[in-house]
Amino acid sequence: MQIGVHDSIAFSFDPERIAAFLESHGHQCTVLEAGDSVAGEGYDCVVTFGHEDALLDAPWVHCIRAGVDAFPFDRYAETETALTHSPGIHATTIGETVLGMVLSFARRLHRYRDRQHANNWEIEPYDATFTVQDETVCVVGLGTLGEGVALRADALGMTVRGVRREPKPVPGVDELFRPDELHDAVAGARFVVLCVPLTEDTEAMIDADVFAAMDEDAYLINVARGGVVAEDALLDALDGDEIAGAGLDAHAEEPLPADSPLWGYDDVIITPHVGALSNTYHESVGKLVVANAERRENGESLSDRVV
Ligand code: NDP
Ligand code: 7N6
Repeated sequence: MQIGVHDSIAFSFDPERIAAFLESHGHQCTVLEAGDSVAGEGYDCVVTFGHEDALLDAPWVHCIRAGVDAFPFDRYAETETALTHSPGIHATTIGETVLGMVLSFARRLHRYRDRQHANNWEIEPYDATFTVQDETVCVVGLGTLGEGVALRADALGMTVRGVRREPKPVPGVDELFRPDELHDAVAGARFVVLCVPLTEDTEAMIDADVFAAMDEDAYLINVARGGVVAEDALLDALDGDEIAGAGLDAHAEEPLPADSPLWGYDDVIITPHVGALSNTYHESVGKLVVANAERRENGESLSDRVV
C-alpha cells in the first residue's frame, strides 16, 4: 500500500520511525509536510497525529491517538473518508505514568528533585509524607487507560474506586460508581485520576462542585484531555487549598502557555502530554495500521473505525 505519514506526528516522535516500520512490512511510505497536497497522489492511507483539511482527499486516515475529539467527524462523513484511531495500546504507559505521579506525591520526590537544582538538603514536612498502600484512588473512566491505572494501583495495595456509565466490573476495581455518583466516588479518595474521553458529557465534568467534594489532602491526576477539567475551578481549588495538588499530562491549551499560573505550584506536576509515549509507540501504532491495511487489501472492513 502507499501510505502517507503526516509530519504532525512529530508532536510525539520522529515520523520517520513509523515510516520505517511500515516499510519493513512491505508498504511504501512518504512523509508529508503540513500543507502538502494529498489529492491525486495515490495514497491508500495517511497516518497522522492531527487533522488538516488536505487529509480529506485520502480514502482512509489513521490517527495515532486514541482520542480523536479534535477531528471534524462531519467533514469525514461528508467526504466519505474513513477515520480510524489507536485504542487499546496505552494501558501500560499511562498506568505507569499515573503511578509515577501518585508515588511522587506520596514520597515527595518531585519536591526533592526541585531542591536538587539548588543543592538544597531541606526536608519535607513530616506530615506531608505518606505511603499509598491502603489509600484510596478513584479512577474516572475504566477503559484501556482506567484499567491500566486500576490494576497497578491495586497491585500497590490501594483501594480502587471506579466511575463509568455501564455497571460492568473491571479487573482491579473494588467499587463501581455511576457518573451521577461522582461526588460520592471522589469523597475520601486520596487520588482522583481522569481517564475519560472528551465528550459533551465529560467536558468540564471536574468543576468547582467536584473539587468541593474532594478531600483537602487529595490530588487530581488528568491523563485524559484538558477540557475534562474546568481550569478556573482547578486554579481556585489549588489557591483555596481545597485539594493538595495535581498531576497534569493533558491541558486545555497545548503547549501549556508559558504564562499559565499552573507552572508555579510546588504540588503540581506538569508533563507535556507524553504520558503515553515510549520508545516503542511507533511499533504499537504501526501494528494497528499494518493489520488494517491487510483488512483493506482483503476487502474487509477496517477495525477501530470512528467515521
Ligand atoms: P476507552 O474508550 O477505552 O475508555 C473510556 C472509558 O470512559 C470507558 O470505560 C467508558 O465507560 C468511560 N466513560 C465514557 N464516558 C463517560 C462518562 N460520561 N462518565 C464516566 N465514564 C465515562 O478509552 P481509553 O481509555 O483508551 O482513553 C480515554 C481517553 O484518554 C481518550 O479518549 C483520550 O482522550 C485520552 N488519552 C490520553 C492519553 C495521553 O497521552 N495522556 C493516551 C490515550 C488516551 P462507559 O462506556 O461504561 O461509561
Ligand atoms: C501520544 C498519545 C491519545 O489520545 O492523547 C493521546 O492517544 C496521545 C501520541
